[in-house]
Amino acid sequence: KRGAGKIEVAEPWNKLPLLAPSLPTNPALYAGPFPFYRRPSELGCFSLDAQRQYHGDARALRYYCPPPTNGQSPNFDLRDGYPDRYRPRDEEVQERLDHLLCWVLEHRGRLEGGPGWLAGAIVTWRGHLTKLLTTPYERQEGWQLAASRFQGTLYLSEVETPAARDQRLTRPPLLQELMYMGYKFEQYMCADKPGGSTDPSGEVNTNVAFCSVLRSRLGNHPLLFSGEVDCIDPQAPTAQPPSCYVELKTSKEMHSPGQRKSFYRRKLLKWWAQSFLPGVPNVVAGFRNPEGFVCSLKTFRTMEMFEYVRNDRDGWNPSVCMNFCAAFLSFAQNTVVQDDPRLVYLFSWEPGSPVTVSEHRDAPHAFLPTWYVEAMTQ
Ligand code: 0WD
Ligand code: CA
Repeated sequence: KRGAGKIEVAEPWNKLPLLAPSLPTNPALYAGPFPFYRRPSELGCFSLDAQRQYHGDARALRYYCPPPTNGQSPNFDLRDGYPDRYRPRDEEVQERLDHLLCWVLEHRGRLEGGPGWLAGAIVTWRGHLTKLLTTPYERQEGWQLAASRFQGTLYLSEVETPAARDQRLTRPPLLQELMYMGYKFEQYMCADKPGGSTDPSGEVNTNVAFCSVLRSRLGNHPLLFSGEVDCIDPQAPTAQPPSCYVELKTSKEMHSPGQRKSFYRRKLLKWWAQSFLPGVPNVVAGFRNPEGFVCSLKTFRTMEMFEYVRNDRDGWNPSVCMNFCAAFLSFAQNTVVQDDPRLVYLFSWEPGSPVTVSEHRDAPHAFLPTWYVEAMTQ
């Protein structure tokens, strides 16, 4: 055609606005082989006490103590002690990465992987990675992740979305009691000492936490992350963490095939993602009846959870979860180029949309504390 390709005074595409980069989340885009995921190894641990104070040791670790299996079923009243023996953590306090940064600061000089390993790593909470893994299948709750690069390392810290904040502040009393019941179950299943006994007469204080710090790698992304661990099984076949750790969960008793299907599709996905990341091999579920009593227990092996949905067209696929997470980490690595602890890229996602990104400086989004930046700069 005459004139085709001829350069005009202004080509129309010069007038198009630059499209901001974004990352799609559709599961179909992330099918394919399971990516490389290094067997997670524990680098260390820390504890938070009843006052939420940090200690660089395992003092808050509890010991798996299931009820005797002498033919009787358990009968745990999960509502016992609510609300009089409940000390909930103050959720107004935004802790961000602080406790994990405390651990990193204390151990930066003697991290395995050689000098410079940390500079190439991503540092975050396990719970943030769990949200990334489940994103391709999530239809309800969005998220925001703040990212900063400092001395090479990429730090990722979740920001509570306005919707999540609204939900937290208007949480119905029944949901608050349900949260308590999850912690109460831990008390029925854990002892303070190996071989000790449980003490359901005590308080439930959710300030107390034991956190494992792990090293792994997803594709070419070295990872340093920490996750709260419920207990250690002193009788586990492998005494080495994280293989000896046990995750405890509660869930509604199921009575119909529809209820089971929905449990496998939604809950098992979250349980799998959370425990697969740190290499926790077993999740022990307590099933509660409508009166709030756990009358049956079932152990789910993390590596076998996918089998429940393998032949389900509407099930989840671990490869999709891990490939999406790897794609997000690459997206973040390529976006956060400048090394500056005061510069923050905010990645935002709502179900049905791609992940978008915005740029911010200093408060309120900057999350690497001055005490950390200054100590690391020494
Ligand atoms: O401030 C925040 N927005 C958050 C703080 C969100 C998520 C976690 N945290 C804190 C946790 O308290 C813990 O100290 O970060 C640390 C490690 O968290 P994680 O292991 O990365 O988090 P996740 O995998 O989401 O949760 C593990 C456990 C939960 O067990 P269940 O079985 O419910 O998944 O950590 C507990 C809870 O027992 N947990 C919390 N405890 C107090 N406050 C919170 C929270 N906001 N979130 C999870
Ligand atoms: Ca738990």
